[in-house]
Amino acid sequence: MPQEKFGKSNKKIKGFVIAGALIALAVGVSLFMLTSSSSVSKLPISNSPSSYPHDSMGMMHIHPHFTLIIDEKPAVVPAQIGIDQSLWNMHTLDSYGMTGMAPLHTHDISGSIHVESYKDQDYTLGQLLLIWGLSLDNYNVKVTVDGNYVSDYKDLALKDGQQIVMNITTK
Ligand SMILES: [Cu+2]
Repeated sequence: MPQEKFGKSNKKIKGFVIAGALIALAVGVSLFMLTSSSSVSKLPISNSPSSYPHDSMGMMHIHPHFTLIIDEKPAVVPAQIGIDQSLWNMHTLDSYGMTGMAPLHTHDISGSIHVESYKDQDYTLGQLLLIWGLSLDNYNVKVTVDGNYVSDYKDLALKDGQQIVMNITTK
């Protein structure tokens, strides 16, 4: 019967279509797994024991908070450190930051320090001061982090959420 033949071949076609779809799905899944595993290997490799939070662009991105006290009076941490040319005095770290800013910078006078780096690595308070162009060698400087006194403030590694208070005595 011609109709039966037609029906059978239709079933066969359906079978081929389903098999084809399954193969396409399998290829798609394995391609997805390949691409996602290769993008994992492209992530920056940390050479620091600590792991840092990353932003949506995959950059190390943390915000320590910096409070400056000069002769016992609160002083402003300027905006645009590491962005404005007059507040961007050291350029050895520039390749780790986004175009137009050092990896250590400020946007406003809130005291929030932005550490935004293509490479996961420790940055120090000393590096921030060098970028800023603030030389404190002739002053008496006391630094606390989360209330604890720090003996060598220049080597202090910056961490997310850290409360850094710097007391400078100019007299
Ligand atoms: Cu930031």
